[in-house]
Amino acid sequence: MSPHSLILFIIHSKAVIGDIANSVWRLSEQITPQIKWDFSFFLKVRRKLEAHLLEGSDDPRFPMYPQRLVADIRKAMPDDGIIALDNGVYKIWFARNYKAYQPNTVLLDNALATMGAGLLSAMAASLIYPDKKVVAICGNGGFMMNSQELKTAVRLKLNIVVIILRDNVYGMIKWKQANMGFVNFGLDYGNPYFVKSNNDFALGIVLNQINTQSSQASAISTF
Ligand SMILES: Cc1ncc(C[n+]2csc(CCOP(=O)(O)OP(=O)(O)O)c2C)c(N)n1
Ligand SMILES: [Mg+2]
Repeated sequence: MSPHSLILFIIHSKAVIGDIANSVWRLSEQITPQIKWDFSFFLKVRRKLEAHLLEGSDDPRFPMYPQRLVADIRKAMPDDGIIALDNGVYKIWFARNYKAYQPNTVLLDNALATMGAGLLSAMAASLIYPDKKVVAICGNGGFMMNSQELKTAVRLKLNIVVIILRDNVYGMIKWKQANMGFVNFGLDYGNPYFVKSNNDFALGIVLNQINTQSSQASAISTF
């Protein structure tokens, strides 16, 4: 059978509960490698996937391509750095393209996908791991749902970076509604002027508005 015609049936009759790394190792101990096994197909898939993930990762355009943003942030983050995602269309790009090198370094709530969670999960992560680099990544809509907590972050002297992706729209919903053929209604809106030095929220916060690709790259590289 060629690998292309391989059909895998998984029959769910036994559950293995426990540490996945240990379970996989113990299962693999039970397997005797066979000379006829051919992994070249899997390597081909892996190479294609890696190439796919690199697409757009050095795109110079501004406003930035999501793939570029993900790649720049991955480069800037240490292996144990934590990203905390809010919920919006950019989250899909991070979920696809951002490689986690250590457990619990990508925080996202995919179940209820609650907007407003990004800043708060970053704050919680920073409280628990004050020495780790923690970055919240929020859309303008999600950020506004809990922006008041910046004041708490300042009070607690949390060392976090908050990125706000401001497109003046509930982007994820606009995209979904367009796909379903609905009219665009109630999705575009203005935002407060986030970066203003006499903004009361800003006390204790270093503000940086990014208007070009090069300022994005340099701001992210100096997190
Ligand atoms: C509390 C809450 N309300 C509504 C939604 C539905 N929802 C998911 S993404 C989204 C828009 C997010 O907009 P924004 O934060 O600006 O991110 P963008 O998609 O524009 O990048 C909405 C309304 C939700 N997930 N959570
Ligand atoms: Mg938005």
